[in-house]
Amino acid sequence: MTDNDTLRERIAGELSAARDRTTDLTTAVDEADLVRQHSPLMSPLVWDLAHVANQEELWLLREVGGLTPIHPEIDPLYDAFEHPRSKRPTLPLLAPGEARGYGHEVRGRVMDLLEKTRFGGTRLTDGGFAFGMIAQHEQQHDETMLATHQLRVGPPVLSAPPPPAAGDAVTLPPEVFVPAGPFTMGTSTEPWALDNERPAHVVDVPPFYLDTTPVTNAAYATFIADGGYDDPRWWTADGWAHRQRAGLEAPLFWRWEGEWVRVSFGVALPIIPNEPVLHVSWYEADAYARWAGRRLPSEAEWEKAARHDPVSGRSMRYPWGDFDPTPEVANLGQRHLRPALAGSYPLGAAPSGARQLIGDVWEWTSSDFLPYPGFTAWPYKEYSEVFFGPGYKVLRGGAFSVSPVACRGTFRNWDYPIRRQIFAGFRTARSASLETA
Ligand code: AVJ
Ligand code: FE
Repeated sequence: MTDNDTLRERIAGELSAARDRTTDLTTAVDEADLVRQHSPLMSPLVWDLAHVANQEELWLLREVGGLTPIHPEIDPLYDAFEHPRSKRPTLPLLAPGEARGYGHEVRGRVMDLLEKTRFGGTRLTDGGFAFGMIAQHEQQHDETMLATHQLRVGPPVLSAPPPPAAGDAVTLPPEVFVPAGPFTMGTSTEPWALDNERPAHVVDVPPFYLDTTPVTNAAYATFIADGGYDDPRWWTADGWAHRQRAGLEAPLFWRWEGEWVRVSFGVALPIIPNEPVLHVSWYEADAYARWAGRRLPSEAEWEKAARHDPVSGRSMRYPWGDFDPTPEVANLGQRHLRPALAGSYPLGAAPSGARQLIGDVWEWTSSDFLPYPGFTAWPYKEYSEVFFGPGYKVLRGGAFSVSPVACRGTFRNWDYPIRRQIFAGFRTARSASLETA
């Protein structure tokens, strides 16, 4: 097989994995549920369904293939910048059957195009980038649809086996040390890395300590029991104002029934003490860290702990090395519907000793979403550039809800500091040098 054939097979596999997941998420509920808005924070599922097909048509059929538009009149309906999520249910959207038919038609033509494509003739086809971007895009919307499922009220419709029960956080040192020194952040070589992950650049990081695992439900419950939500000392001014206005008292989906109960995809059960906490906003994560006498890690600290190999001095693709994620090293890809216990996945540990940096829960960092030095928007400004600035905080590492194709040691996610419906948790850090303490 030629390299081109290998790449073609990889692309075909990733596109069909994404479509299988989309199909599962959109056939688990009936048609009324597909068009309903489960939360003003989210689109109706049927919007995501047609939006992924529309983006696939735009980037693969029109841009790569040079084909004429199939349904140009629907483009504005599925342009995420034309209509906010809260307004999408009022649009004349394609009905579920039409949306499925459109997706099927686009995908059929994409498979024909893939057969004919010679990779590397243009920047969009170099390394199969545009195809990889579209597989990632569909998987990102699958994660968004999974968040819609979590917000949906009604009997459970999704199920999955629990993650392997190997959490040994209690026997691990609570924090790991990352010595001072430069490391390479971001990438200029990963073929499917998105524009905001580029280019690779050297960052000098002062020494710091990082939690070995994400913060657990038990630890977070102690913060609540200690009055953490009632003490403005732990919160930033914006965070405290938001906590007051929104009436925050616990993570989203938690409720007090003499003990803390968490509703997970329609199933209410007591919280699992040693499971990483989920569905907290940046403000809550930041307040917890201050209460604990610590702080959130910066994005550079997170990435150094996850990728820097002190032996070779090189940055690896993942904490465990350069090979793609497997079920033995990380909880990714919606194989499970919850994070694994803190201390799981010893085979996925970073050289620093930190565990579960990839998978389980997205991890809030202290950093604003900003371009790296030398950034250029590619292939469109609306993927990253329009979001740069102090309004968004960066999350790293992916969660159980994230497909491996949309997760790397360099991958950057971002959201508003108030957001909690995403699959976000966090871990804390502290400086080791007095100058930066
Ligand atoms: C990277 C998750 C913030 O969902 O808004 C989907 C990904 N971009 N369609 C988002 C994305 C365009 C994006 N996040
Ligand atoms: Fe999108």
